[in-house]
Amino acid sequence: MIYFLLYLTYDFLNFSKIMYNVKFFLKNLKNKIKKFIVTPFFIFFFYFLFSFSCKAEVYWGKDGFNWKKINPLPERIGPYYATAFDPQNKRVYVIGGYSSNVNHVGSKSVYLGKIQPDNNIIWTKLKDYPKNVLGTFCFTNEGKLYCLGGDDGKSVLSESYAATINADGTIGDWQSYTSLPCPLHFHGGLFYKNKVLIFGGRKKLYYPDDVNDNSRREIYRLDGTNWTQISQLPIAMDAMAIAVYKGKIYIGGGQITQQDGQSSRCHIDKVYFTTISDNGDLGNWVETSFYPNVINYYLDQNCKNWSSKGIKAYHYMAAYNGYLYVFPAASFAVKGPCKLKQSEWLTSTLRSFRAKINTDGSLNDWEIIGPTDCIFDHQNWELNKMATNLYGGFLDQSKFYLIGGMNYAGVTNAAYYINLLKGDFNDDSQITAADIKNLFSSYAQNKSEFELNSDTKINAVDFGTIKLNYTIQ
Ligand SMILES: [Ca+2]
Ligand SMILES: [Ca+2]
Repeated sequence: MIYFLLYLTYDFLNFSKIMYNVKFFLKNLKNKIKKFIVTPFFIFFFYFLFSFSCKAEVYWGKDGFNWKKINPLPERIGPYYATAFDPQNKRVYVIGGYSSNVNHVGSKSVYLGKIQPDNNIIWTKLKDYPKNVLGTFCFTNEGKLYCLGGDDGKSVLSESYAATINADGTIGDWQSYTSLPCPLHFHGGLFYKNKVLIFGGRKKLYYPDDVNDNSRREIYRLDGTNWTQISQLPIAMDAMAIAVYKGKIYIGGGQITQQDGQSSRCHIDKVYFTTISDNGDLGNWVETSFYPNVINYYLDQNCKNWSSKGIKAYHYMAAYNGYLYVFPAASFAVKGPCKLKQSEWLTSTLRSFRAKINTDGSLNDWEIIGPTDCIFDHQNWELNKMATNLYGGFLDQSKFYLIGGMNYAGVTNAAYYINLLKGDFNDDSQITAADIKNLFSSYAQNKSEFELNSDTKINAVDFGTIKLNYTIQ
């Protein structure tokens, strides 16, 4: 595109020159062209180029993991929304969430996002959900969109609803669907091989200190139109993250609002896994790892020192290509061990981390990935910037999308994705010769965003990293 514009510019000037030679009376026009035509043309030209670079907002991580901005949601949606991703049709539904960070009001809004070949999303507003809703679990199956439980800001719901999905991805009217076995919000949910499973969750709207029957341990499966309790979690919990990989379920983080029959408050940093069979039966839970503390003190003098503990509850987990990934958390972290009236503090981070999944399902050491928080801090927390306080997201092949959320300026409608396939420079979810070509041209220009081994230089090691990690197709 740039070369085309340069060519046009060259052509334009050439044409002007010819006109100058042929028509004598235009002798003095050269200066006029410079002043009144050429200069404004160049101003327009550079403005045009600049506007292109503005659209491509990217937060580069020097390790090769980058967040890229896409079309924002038409409305600001805060944490505690639900996403339902339909990979066959490349559609995502975003349901509910905070519509304001002032009064913590739930939203009825439902959006359809159509994922485009260039990884952008086109958003359409759909029919409102029957209630304001936060902390629900939604999924799509065979032409229907389902949402189970949640809360409406006043009470916790067992009510569930389903809507038929039309050929164009829009939905029909919401109809009542099988209620949950009890009111639940911030429960874990899983739709796996046509089975629906619900994990834990919280029964009460908040977690007052005199409540001792709040976080849940039960795991239910929907068999026909009945919920069957099939197993239980290692401990009662809510606001945890769930991911599935190669026949194993991972549960990470979460919150405890009761322990040993007593009211308490703490966040969990453990990761457990178990097997899941094709008919939705679970094995025994194995404790495998615990989340690292994510504390960022970035000491570059251009960047504020900024600490963040982050990622314990209200976060998102996804498994891809042999790794378990953990993405930013929402809301508050609880400091210290589980106890009554444990204090909370606001936490907010963009740090993400991953651990390699061993063949027996256990996890290797955690590695922090992506750009540092301070890069975002430099944005002065504008509302149209990426949130550091999120709840959900979804994984489309190697691309993980984060939608809306909150940063310190408030609730945002900004949306971003990160490509987990490091070295896939054109984001087509494949490492091919096209990526080597990109790396080679980056090598010639020494663009540090394409370096793969965190040494801040594009060098032979990066070519070696691609060769070592991936088979070139
Ligand atoms: Ca590629
Ligand atoms: Ca390098």
